[in-house]
Parts: sequence; C-alpha cells; structure tokens
Amino acid sequence: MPFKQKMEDANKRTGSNIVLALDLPLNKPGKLLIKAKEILKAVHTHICAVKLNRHLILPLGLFGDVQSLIGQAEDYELPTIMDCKINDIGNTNQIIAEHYFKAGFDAVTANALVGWEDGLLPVFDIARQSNRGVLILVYMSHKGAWEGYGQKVFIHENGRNVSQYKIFAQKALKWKADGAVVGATYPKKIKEVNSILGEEVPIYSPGIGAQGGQIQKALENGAKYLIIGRTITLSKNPSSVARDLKLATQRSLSKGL
Ligand code: BMP
Repeated sequence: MPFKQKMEDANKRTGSNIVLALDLPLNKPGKLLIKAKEILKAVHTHICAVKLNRHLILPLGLFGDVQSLIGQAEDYELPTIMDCKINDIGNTNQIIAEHYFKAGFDAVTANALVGWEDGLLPVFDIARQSNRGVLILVYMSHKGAWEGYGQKVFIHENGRNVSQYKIFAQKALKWKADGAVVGATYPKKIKEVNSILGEEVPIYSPGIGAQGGQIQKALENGAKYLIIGRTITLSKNPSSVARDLKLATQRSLSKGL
C-alpha cells in the first residue's frame, strides 16, 4: 500500500492525526531504548504515526536497537517516518534512502533545495518502487526559517520575485511528494502552501507546543498531520498528554474546518 494511503488508514483507524516525534535527550543507549519503548507503548492509541530523528538513530544504531522500535510501531500498525532531511547528491541520497527503507522505515524527509536531477529523483524512484513515502520540507518551524525558506528568488523567465517556500511547495506538487512539511509556528504560511498543494499533498506540521505553534491554528489553515515531540516525550504522563492533544485536534476538526 502506498505511504499516503497507509497514513490515511492509520488516521481513520486511530482517530488521531498526531505524528509522534519520538525525540529524547542525551542518555545512555540502554536507558534511551527502554524510555522510548515505554513512551510508544503508552501513547500508541493516541497517535497515527511515529517519526524518528537523530536523537535515537545516532545512539541506538539503525540496524541495532532502532529495529526493535520500528518493530514495536509495526505491531501497533503505525507507519514510521525517518526524519533524515536528505540533502546531498543523488548517489549519496540513494544510499541514504536505501538504508532507511531497508531498516523498515515507511518514509523519509528530504530537502527540496538539492533539486531533482541527480538530487532527489533517485530517492523518489526507490520510494515509488517500494511503496514508501517522501516528505518535502517547504517551510521549517524555527525562528531562522525565513533566512532560507523565506528568501525571494528572482525568476528570469518572467522577471518576478517568488518566495522560496512557494517554489518548494510547487516542487512538492510536481514531484508528487507524499507530504510537505510546514511549521505550525507559521499558520499563514500553512494556508498559502495549502492553496498551492490542495488535496494532493498533505501538510505535516511540526512546532506545536514546545516551539509555540497551536493546534487549532495549524489545522484551520490546512495542516493535515501534526508532528509533536517534546510536549509528549518530556511530560510526566505522556499517555494523558497525548490523549488530550488528540482530543484537542478532534475538537478543532469538529468545529467545521
Ligand atoms: P518538538 O515538538 O519537540 O518541537 O519536535 C518537533 C520535531 O519535528 C523534531 O524532531 C524536529 O527536528 C522536527 N522538525 C521541526 O521541529 N521543524 C521543522 O520544520 C521540521 C522538522 O522536521
């Protein structure tokens, strides 16, 4: 089943559009794995997917303990996303994607700045061959995002200046990406990007809570999935926090967005 479909199924089955960013601070690998597994077990009914980042891949090892986390997510029928932000020449990108897909991840994130030919084309090729997904960064959630994603690009063909993130959104559409990442900290940008992407490319929005983004604003402006990490992973009671976040998203959505 294609990744986009897998996400939709998980969304329907769980009633949640929260992607858990399973990020934990520095700790001994043994403790990290135990903690990560505990959190995943506690919140799995309140989320629709799991995203891993270098927080766990570096200390635990892709073909080491990370395998048991991917297996646990599979047991809960939750898709897994590797947030590797692929950003190199095509040959290197291909190897990166092959490793993550071989390890069992259902999708990877990638940076549109490297372009298509000999850039992200090989990543999309492998993803399509194996029903995996590629999520494209369109506008990141951090404060300095404007420096790159917000800069104006001069278009020679028509003499116009266009914002970089709008160009990335158009590329996400053209490349048939499985998702576009836009920070919840910039709800107006979510709306603008959503008007370019329509129903074709769902918006994944990180930055809720710890970075100041708000659930309602992200959803009402067109985000489909909310990526949430520290608000859940660092809380004393991840299960009840995740449940409350899920209920908050359901309330926002039922207000007739
Ligand atoms: P948190 O909810 O703790 O801020 O975590 C957000 C997660 O999403 C982190 O893994 C971060 O690397 C990732 N992320 C982000 O915060 N903003 C982006 O623009 C893109 C991301 O992948």
